[in-house]
Amino acid sequence: MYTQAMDSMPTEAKPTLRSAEELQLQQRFDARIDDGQFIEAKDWMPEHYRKTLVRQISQHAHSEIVGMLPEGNWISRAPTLKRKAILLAKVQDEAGHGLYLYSAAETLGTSRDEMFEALHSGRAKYSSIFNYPTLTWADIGTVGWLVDGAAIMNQVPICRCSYAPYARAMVRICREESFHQRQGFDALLTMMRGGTEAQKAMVQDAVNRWWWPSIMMFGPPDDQSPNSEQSMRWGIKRVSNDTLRQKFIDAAVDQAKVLGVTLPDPDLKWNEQRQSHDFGAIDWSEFFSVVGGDGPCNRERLAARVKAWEDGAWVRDAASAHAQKQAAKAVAPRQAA
Ligand code: BYC
Repeated sequence: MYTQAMDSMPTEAKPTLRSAEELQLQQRFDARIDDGQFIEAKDWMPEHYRKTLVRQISQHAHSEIVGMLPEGNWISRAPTLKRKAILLAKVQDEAGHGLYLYSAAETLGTSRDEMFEALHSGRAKYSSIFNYPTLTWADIGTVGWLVDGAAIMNQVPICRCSYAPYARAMVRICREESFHQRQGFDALLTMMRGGTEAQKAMVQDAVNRWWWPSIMMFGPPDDQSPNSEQSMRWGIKRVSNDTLRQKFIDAAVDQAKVLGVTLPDPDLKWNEQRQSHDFGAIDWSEFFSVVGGDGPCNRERLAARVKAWEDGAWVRDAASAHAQKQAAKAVAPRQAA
């Protein structure tokens, strides 16, 4: 129900015989990609490259704004004024990330209205992780530590994405994500070092629930990832799903030791030969079920976004009426002259 494939975007032109000029443009594009150069919005690009970018960037933008929901849920219940101010700033940052990313996608010729329509109709994807509930305050710290930690691991390589407007947006986003990860880790450390036994148990419970969904965030295994090969060839994706997942797991094991929590995987152990951690089997049926619309909170998240859009209609109407008035005023004196 909530799946989005390529059909959520304008349909690609049917393959036709290509002109000599087009072949030359294609060769020039390929050479620039091979040379590691950036592609700008006004440059010629193959339709499939454009569609792949719109797919990924719009999904990414949707993830940022849907990602505000599980955390926004705790702003009024944060335990202290300091934690509330930090959480407010973080949730506002996510809105900003969504805006940078919608703008980057718009440079490819897809309107924001089209992207919102795809989200609100349930055709668009957004990150699986935001379909899980935030049940306790420890979930908020755990989202910061694990979810933002996974996001940084995935997003730093996108700062070198071949499409320059996306790469530029990602540089700003990654700076903020690192504050997000640290605030989550700090909130958990406070509970683990100075908290009561009940608070420590609450942290462990949150880590138990978020660990597996966090490592699923990187996407399906490389051999089941239909988009990876082409995206890597185009320099949209720089590092594979499995490589990033492994790097994240290796980093998280050490961080878990500092926190004093256990990661809920009995098969997690250091492999001297690989100089990495082995880990247990991931339940991919859960991932595909969540991505397909049947996660614990899919319906709730989508309903909240649709309601926010409908409730905001009067603001959009007022803003466009104001813009029309301003435009009319700007024209009127010229006509009078
Ligand atoms: N959830 O061929 P694959 C954040 C889909 S924001 C849902 O490997 P690709 C944060 C995938 O779209 C986090 N769907 O695809 C925000 C594809 O379906 P379609 C979001 C997923 O694109 C607020 C199919 O599975 N980050 O962290 O090469 C607060 C096959 O996959 C997921 C981004 O969006 C998933 N987890 O690689 C706190 C980063 N994984 O489209 C934190 C940008 C895969 O063919 N995106 N799918 O129907 C990417 O880096 C890549 O798109 C992905 C997937 C690695 C996610």
